Amino acid sequence: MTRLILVLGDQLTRDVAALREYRDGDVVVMAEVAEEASYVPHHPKKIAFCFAAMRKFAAALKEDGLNVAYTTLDDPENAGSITGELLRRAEEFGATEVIATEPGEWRLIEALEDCPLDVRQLEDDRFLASHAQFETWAKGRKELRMEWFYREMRRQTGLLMEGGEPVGGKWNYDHDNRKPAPGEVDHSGPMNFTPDEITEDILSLVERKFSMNFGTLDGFFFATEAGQARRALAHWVRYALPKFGDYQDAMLPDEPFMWHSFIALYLNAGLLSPMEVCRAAEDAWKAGDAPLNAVEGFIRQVIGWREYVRGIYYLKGPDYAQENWLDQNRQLPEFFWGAETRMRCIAQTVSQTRDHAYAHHIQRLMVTGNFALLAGINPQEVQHWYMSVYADAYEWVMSANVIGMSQFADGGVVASKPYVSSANYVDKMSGYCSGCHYKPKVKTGEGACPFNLLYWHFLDRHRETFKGNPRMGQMYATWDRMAEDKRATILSEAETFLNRMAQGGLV
Ligand code: FAD
Ligand code: DLZ
Repeated sequence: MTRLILVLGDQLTRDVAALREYRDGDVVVMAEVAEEASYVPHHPKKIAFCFAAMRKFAAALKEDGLNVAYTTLDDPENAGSITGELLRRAEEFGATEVIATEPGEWRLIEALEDCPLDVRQLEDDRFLASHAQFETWAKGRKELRMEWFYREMRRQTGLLMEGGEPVGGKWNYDHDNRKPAPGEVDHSGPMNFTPDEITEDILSLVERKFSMNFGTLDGFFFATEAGQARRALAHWVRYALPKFGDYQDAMLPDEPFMWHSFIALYLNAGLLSPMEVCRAAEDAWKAGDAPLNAVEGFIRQVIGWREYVRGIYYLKGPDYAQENWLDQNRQLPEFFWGAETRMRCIAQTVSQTRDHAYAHHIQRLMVTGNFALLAGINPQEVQHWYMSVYADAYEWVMSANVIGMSQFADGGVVASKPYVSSANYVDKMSGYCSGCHYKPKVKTGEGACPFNLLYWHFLDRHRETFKGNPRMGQMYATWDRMAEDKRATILSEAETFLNRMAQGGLV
């Protein structure tokens, strides 16, 4: 009996669980469908990347002799959704059984569960920690802190380990990885790939169908197959990894990539695997080409944070993304979608997001995320924005980062205190403030940076919630030491700012 093997747009590797089950007579089903391409208004570069990589992967499977049924977006027979396409192909091939690899989003897992065919969802074992392993780790713990999970992953993988101990004697070199931005970036950024014929076709398709989405297709340079992604990885290891650690948290105007790897989109789509990227970094350290703080910092992001946020997503279930523990309900301002703002840090982050479908971690966390949290934006609106604008966005990796780490909307599952800061942090870590309309050192009145006003407004309005948090005692002590009239001025100016922002005024 013919079986259908479903391969989704972020499962593009021969080593994905469902494809390992392939045997003669099976049909691999791949489909570009409107539902996946529009359940959020994805950045056009994300859609182009996904479709181009899907078409090339399907072609490679066919070349290897697999039977592939591929549906393009503009195929008149296209059923418009993954389950619709499965039903159509089932009828075409007389199949009733489907083997799938568990999707990275609950909505699609549930759609497959509801599909009237016999669908078997295999666990996605492209990750180092299985669901069962993460559940066992989490069970009975009062706090699910990433650091403890990370150490288990180090032991499990043997990465940067010697005789059961971390090399260099320390697990974590984060303290060495907070250098402020240097004058300039001394390498040329991620490796660029000129679009070939397949990619050009996709770019035209995406231009026709998705040009109303936020983001530009101009200058598309992404890798769209595994071989290219490996070259991009090697390029980064050689030219940027050595300084990745030092400047991991730094930001400079007009430098969208700094020393970051730009590989999350390739990892998440299956073009690279977590172990191969970590081995590449570890090899550079062994060869003396990259320092330990850089390599440990990178490996921690991949086997620590990446695995941990996925573990939280599946552990907490479909409702996690709906949490709003701080009951924040303001609307996301239009300047997140490119309207003018005088806050240079936000304008820079949003404009590079529009251009490249990319911002690095500290921009996501301490610029846009920090602002949204301070300003009281609804966390689901915030998550919708992040899901819409980044090429590496999928709910499995987004939720614990946005709902948990960035917006504290899960009440402290991921973070022990909210990631909030006044203008001081952005000023110290970036070059944004020097050319800004607002002044980071000005706390109230003309030119006062909104981050300064909103920081105290946030702490004040959530005092009841955070007063028992020992990690926030110092912040409240500083607030309480301020003269009463100064506090009143800050709160009133913050209110004026929030009202102006809500009315769409230039802020
Ligand atoms: P680098 O800085 O070079 O880091 C190396 C790799 O480590 C990344 O490619 C990524 O695979 C992994 N990594 C680093 N930090 C994290 C993290 N916190 N969670 C998961 N993986 C991590 N990452 C996504 O892949 N998709 C998302 O949708 C996403 N949304 C985010 C939203 C917010 C609010 C925040 C704060 C972070 C988010 N991240 C997300 C994590 C991180 O910002 C990106 O992985 C990173 O910026 C991608 O750029 P890079 O490949 O240059 O990463
Ligand atoms: C991101 C994406 C897009 C834009 N389009 C498709 C598509 O047409 N077909 C497909 O199989 N996958 C697509 N994807 C990736 C899926 O959205 C992804 O598999 C789910 O969100 C689960 O992670």
